[in-house]
Amino acid sequence: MVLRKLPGVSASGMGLRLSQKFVFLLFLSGLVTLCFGALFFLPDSVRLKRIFLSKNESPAVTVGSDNELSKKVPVDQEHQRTGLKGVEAIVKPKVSRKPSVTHGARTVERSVGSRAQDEWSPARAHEPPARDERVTSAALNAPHGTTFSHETFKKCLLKPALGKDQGNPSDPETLKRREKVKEMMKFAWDNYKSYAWGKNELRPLTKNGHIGNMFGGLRGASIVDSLDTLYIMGLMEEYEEAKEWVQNSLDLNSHIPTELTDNITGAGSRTPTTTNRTVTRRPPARDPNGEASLFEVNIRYVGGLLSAFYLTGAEIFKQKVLELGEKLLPAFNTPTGIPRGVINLGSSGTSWSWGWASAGSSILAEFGTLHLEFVHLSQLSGNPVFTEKVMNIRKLLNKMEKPHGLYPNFLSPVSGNWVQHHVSIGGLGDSFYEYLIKSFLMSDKTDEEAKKMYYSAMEAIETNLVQKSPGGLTYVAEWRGGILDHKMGHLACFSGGMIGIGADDGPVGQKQHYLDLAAEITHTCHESYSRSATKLGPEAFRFDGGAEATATRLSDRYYILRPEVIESYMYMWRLTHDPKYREWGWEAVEALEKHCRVDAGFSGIRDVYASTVSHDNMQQSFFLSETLKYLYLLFSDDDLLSLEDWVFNTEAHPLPVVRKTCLQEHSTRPDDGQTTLE
Ligand code: DMJ
Repeated sequence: MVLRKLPGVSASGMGLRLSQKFVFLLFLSGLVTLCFGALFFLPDSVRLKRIFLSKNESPAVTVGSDNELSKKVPVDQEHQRTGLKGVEAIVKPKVSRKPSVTHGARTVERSVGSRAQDEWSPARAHEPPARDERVTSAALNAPHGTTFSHETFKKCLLKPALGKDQGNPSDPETLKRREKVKEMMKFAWDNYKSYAWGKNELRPLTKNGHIGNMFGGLRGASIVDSLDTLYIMGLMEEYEEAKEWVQNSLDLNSHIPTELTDNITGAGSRTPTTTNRTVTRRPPARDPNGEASLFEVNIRYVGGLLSAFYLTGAEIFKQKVLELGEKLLPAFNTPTGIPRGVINLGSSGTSWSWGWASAGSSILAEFGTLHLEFVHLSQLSGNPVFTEKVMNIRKLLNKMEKPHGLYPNFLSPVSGNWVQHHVSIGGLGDSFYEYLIKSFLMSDKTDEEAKKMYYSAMEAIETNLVQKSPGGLTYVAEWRGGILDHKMGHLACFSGGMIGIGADDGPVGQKQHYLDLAAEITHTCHESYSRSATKLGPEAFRFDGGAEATATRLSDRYYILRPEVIESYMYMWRLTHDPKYREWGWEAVEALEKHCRVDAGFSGIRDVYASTVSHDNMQQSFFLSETLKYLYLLFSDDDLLSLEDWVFNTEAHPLPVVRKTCLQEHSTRPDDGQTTLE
């Protein structure tokens, strides 16, 4: 060794002993390593990396999914995909993101945990990286399979979409009621236009707009949610304004300025009912495209644009929806293909689980409420990738073990296991069941797997959850690891309609049974309205401690213009023509007019049991998309959006039944001389 003690040489040239020299050298080399390493953590480290790395040796970057974390993407390739310039554009921000989610009228800022990266561990490094299945713009314009023709599609409808006479009811009293609902829509729209144009929702008391953070950088939720309602109501001037906004201002690559995201709320509908969460302010640095709820963007924007396209044939809606659909695809890049709840709509495509969802899990009602829209995205683009994504979810759920045949609400997108045994047909679970039966109906009754899963789930629900109260009211309780919680949420009231539309195709001899069950649940939900001072229903009502369809907790007493009870009235009217459903719908109109209409729009209320109401200052976009649409349909003839041709997504956007054979026949004979039915 160089420092070996040589004869005639002192212990050290500098008067140091060997051991001291060793410690000194160790310290020196540590210092050099530290300094060198630190250079890479400086903000401008990218430039240094450029100096130290040769041109051909592009730095590996990670792209937004845990599968893809193991994938090294050369910079140039990434540039091509993102359209961004420079390496900086693809370096992921190291900030913890904490979007806020509103449960009803209350804002809860929740920490978004379980980032994809956090869940990655060397133990999973053997998993194959996900194929990058983003649909390129070229692919969207050059569909693999079919070319969708709106003309052909219209020929496949059994009835004109808007009915013989726009669904005009012959009875003058019903017509008057329908006109009233149309006036409500115009009032809600005009005020949104005056005070909140381009924002997501209207704040009718303060007369301004609300942005929220459920939709990332997307804006105009009320506009996109209203397109089809305006169109079917014949509010054509308003529809044209809305269409023009979509054409010129619906920006799918928009930027959220940081200042706009402070103190903003969202109108989430799937969130748990507890509110005592840590409020965390956003970090100052933000990814420009923000985080969006995959579920909410899908049901409102994708659903709204799809319906608008199918109803009107206007290409702009198709173009926008396919572009948006592409942006949602990275959410599926998880080890199981089960998407996470929060997605970055920007270039990274990173996704996260909701911070409040246990152990980084995904929510049944969120990943289970994509099927209808994604099948139509494939239908329009000719690209099967969208259908493949949702079929994968379906297959996984189908083969899993289910406790008592029930589907728990939380599932890990990493392990594919249930995380908690909480089962509910209300919030967190609801529209998963709805999409099973509607997938079957939308497939022209060919999707046998969806059918089987729906009726087995119904059987398990009836065996384990359906209860009769001492006062004779039928309700669907919630289930927590085998223990019943005798509560029904307002959200669960959609199930009257769902069970009704599923009555025809169940096991032999069960039709009347399902119709009765649907009617009983709808009756119970009506009771929750009629037992309140305002004749509007609370967010949740209970059947314990002497309660019968009433809220026992202060925190459950609010009403945020939700549609589910009216939705069930509409379906039950169509299925039975029992006049009571129209009467109940009219009671709701009167209550909305009396308690929710304010000078500048409609507002939710904080306590349905208080005779003097306090407003929550929010006109939810689903009020225009669902509540008013279902009321309008309730007072229309059945041929306006006939149930033979259309299924409604969970935000009440009508999507057509896919009649494959008809579409194929027509596409081989484009000029077959058939008359257009619309
Ligand atoms: C809507 O966004 C949809 O109906 C969703 O399925 C549940 N919640 C709201 C309305 O309450």
